Amino acid sequence: MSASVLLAGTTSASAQQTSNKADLPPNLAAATPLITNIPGRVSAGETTSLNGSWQYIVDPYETGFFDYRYKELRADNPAAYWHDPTPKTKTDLVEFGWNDKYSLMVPGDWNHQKDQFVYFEGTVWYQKSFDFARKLAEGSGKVYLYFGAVNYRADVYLNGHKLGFHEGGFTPFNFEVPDSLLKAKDNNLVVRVNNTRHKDDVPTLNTDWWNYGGITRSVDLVEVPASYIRDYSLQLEAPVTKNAVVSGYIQLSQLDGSATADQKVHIEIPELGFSKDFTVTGAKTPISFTLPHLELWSPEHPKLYTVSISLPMSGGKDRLSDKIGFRTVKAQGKQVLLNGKPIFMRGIAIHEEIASEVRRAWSKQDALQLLGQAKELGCNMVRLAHYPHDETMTRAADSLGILVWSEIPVYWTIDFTSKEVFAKAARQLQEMITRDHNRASIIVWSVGNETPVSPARTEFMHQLINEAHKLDNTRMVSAALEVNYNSGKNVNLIDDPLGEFVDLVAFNEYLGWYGGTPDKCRTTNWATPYNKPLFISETGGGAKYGFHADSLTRFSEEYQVWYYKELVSMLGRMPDNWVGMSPWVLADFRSPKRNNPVYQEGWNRKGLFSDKGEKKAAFYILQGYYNSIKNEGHGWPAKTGH
Ligand code: GCB
Repeated sequence: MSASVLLAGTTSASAQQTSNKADLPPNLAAATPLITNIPGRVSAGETTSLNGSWQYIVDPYETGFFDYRYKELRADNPAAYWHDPTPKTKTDLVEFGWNDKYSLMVPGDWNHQKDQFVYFEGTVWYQKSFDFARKLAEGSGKVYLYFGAVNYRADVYLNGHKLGFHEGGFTPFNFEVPDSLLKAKDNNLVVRVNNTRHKDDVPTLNTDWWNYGGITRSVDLVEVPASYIRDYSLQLEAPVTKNAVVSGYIQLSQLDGSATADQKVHIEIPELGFSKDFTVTGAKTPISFTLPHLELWSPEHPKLYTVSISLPMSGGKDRLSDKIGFRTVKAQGKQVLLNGKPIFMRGIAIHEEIASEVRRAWSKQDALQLLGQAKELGCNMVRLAHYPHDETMTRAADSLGILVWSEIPVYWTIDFTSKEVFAKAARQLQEMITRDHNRASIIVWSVGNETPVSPARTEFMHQLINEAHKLDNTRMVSAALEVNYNSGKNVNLIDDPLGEFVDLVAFNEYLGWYGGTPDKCRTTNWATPYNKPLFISETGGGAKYGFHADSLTRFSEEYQVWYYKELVSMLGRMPDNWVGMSPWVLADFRSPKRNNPVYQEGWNRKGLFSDKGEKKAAFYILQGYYNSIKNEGHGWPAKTGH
């Protein structure tokens, strides 16, 4: 099966189950193709936020969905939770309803909001009533309901009708809202959210992070003219000369690629005095233009330009603005070139979590906190593990000048033999890339982490790499691989067959934490048969903040310091294609797999910051190393040779 069949989102076993889509057109069975740059539509007045307080019903038995014989409720059955529960007469029996007593904030995971939700995995129904004043006359505009992310499955109903469903906990989706459904007053929006883990989902049953559930990111209504700019791509072409060439495409609302009457799209970059019309003849039209005197985006100079794009002939006039940095990136030989020059990545891996409040991060303030900590460590790069983070994060990285590795949750042992699982992964990849392909900060799309080598897995991952290249040929594609530890005396090889297909060979290693003590680093060397840049996507050891002992004592800060000291001296002997690393991990994070009752208590302790935000002693070792690279090394680590 080709991935594109599923990317269209019209078929899946679970879609077939939901018979309650009544009188809606069939293309609304699943999410409709993504509209991009929601933040850039705010200034155009196209968005209405539905964030805030929503009401909820916890439904572990799925009573809102199944009858007492466990048959799906018919779409028109008033007992289904997507209907208005208000009794018509005082005699009516109604066994559900919405009440302020039962409220949750959106965005936000449910786990941290009420004690009863801490360990909850299952179904929670969310409800929001809202009024909607159209800006455009009925029939001359379109309204979409946009979700930043819902973990894991969302079934969405408006005024008793199903708009569709979406699977995948970390990527955005939207539905077109038919004109006939939307009322000026008292719209009844209901979302059935389910975060049950399944073997055949992406991720699968087993991960080393907390399965936060809920409507974890923003919800917006987006009102656009009938013809509008759905997506666009503006990428700087290499080599960069005095007259920089920017190319990409404009994609209008027509989805089938059919040619429409010519339309003019206007692009303006006021700071550069650039202003030009482009004739757009089909749904997706390639464009290209030159920009003289362009200041390139880089970590040292994160220059962003305000770009405004408008479709003046579209009746309502569609107009959006974006802040875009222009830079080139590519793997060439043994190096990664940013704007044509080799770069060394001083990274750190980050989970999307505010540990001190035991919750998912989502806001701009959250992003600035996490990326601010990375900056303090001396980083110019972050690995956003192990799933796409909120758009606030990649936008903040753009403005702070932090390079980003962005990943889909193809993690450990997902079912590599299943076409359905492949389709789920490919869909998340497509949603991640579609949302963020204009972010200068993003230099790597990662298709997974520590997947066990087998022919089925390598074929699966290879296909994902191909998909990523097809969707975006302007960035590197990679995956965090494992090490072949038995490959030779004192040499560990990164010879995973997937290395042949990635642009950047990345590997996770825990020498001195899993198996043996950090002094093993003294005799270990690293090598890869691939003539490509080599990146350490994880390395690290755990410590409980404030626990002091001798350095041989596990979970002491002294052990973690020892680990980082040995690591740093080993790094002097890395091969000459070594281009950077993102140690594991910025901050302690919640994980149900970490059950040492004294030192872990449900936390993975490999953070350089504690769960309360305190710096552990090892923070200063890595900070010192990164500072020495920045200062004495002028961007490059010192080599001590083998
Ligand atoms: C890994 C995984 C990461 C874990 C980490 C650990 O290799 O990629 O998700 O959390 O190790 O702490 O063991």
